[in-house]
Amino acid sequence: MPILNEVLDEGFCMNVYTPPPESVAAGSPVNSHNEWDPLEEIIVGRLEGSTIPSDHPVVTCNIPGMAARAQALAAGFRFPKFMIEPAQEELDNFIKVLESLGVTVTRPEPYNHKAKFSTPNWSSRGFCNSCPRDSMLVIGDEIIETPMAWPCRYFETHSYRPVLKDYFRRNARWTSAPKPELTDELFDPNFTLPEKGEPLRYILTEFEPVFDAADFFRCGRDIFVTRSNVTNAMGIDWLRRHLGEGYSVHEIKSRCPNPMHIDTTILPLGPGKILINPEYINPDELPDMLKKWDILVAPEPDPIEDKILKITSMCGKWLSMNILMIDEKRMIVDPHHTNMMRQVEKWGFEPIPAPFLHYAAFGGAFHCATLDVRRRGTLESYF
Ligand code: ABU
Repeated sequence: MPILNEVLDEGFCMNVYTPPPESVAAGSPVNSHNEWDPLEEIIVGRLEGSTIPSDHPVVTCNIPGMAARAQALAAGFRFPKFMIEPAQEELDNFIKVLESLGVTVTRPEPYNHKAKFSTPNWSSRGFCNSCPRDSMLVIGDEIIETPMAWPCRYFETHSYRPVLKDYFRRNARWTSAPKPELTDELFDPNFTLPEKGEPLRYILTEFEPVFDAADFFRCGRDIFVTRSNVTNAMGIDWLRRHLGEGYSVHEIKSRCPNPMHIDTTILPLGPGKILINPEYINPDELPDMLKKWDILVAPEPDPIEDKILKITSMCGKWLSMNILMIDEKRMIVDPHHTNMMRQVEKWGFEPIPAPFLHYAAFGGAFHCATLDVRRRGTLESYF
């Protein structure tokens, strides 16, 4: 409780988790097999208590230049109001849009991410719970807490525990992957980002399994993943063996020099439809099964000229692709990205605009900021 009190002392409102009505009690409240079935319930992240990530090479190697310098200087401090307030406004509106579409929105607890914590080997402060997509992976009726590589995210799922316990009580399966040690052995001390034309390399060693859920996307019995600076081969293997024979996990080759999360590189928009980032994905190198799908090439992102947004963003320009499917036709898109809005219309989708550019300072856009826990549908094979 002292942690929550500290958050409250700083003027944040307390919003204790209230379970939704018992309408889904018969089955599991968690049921999501892909990225496009009709959306019924979603967890949306929070900004209260957000703290600038503690300094660590695995953090800085993934943050764009200006933001990385600011992060190194201000590590461990609260995000300033001028960043929180506009992002909070966007978040509140996004939640209203989801609710107006009939989606149940569930939230984590406010949490004091500034509190220092330690393991026997290291100590850190936290970060935030803006992006539930990273720390939890939903496969069917199971929620898996992921073994994340950023030390400042070590206890991030604790803010979701009231929600997770409620889902568990109502029949969901709840798993946590092995908690990583995150000692120096996991990180290559000589790592530098690859220059153009150099082969890809990653900061992670294979000391232990680590992965972020956002490096995976789901198409029923087939799960796709990119290796990254937060997901190593052992992490992919852990998930593959955990899921067992009912699923196949396929690796997708990305050309992104500092990969972290698949959802600005490649994302399915429906059965047979895959959106790709032309800078990072060579269609000839896709797994054969995906080559049979309609390959929708994302248009060039509309440039962001606002200096503050440019300096504070933790993300790359392809955040224009970080869309959330409401069903096979409707999707949430940032209206700034007019190229994307127009293009998806041409492909036959219905974009629903919601401004969200300020949220990039906290790690993402609509796909990152959410975790679709229930979509109306069953486990299928799409290949
Ligand atoms: N968390 C997704 C953001 C990835 C990117 O910066 O492209």
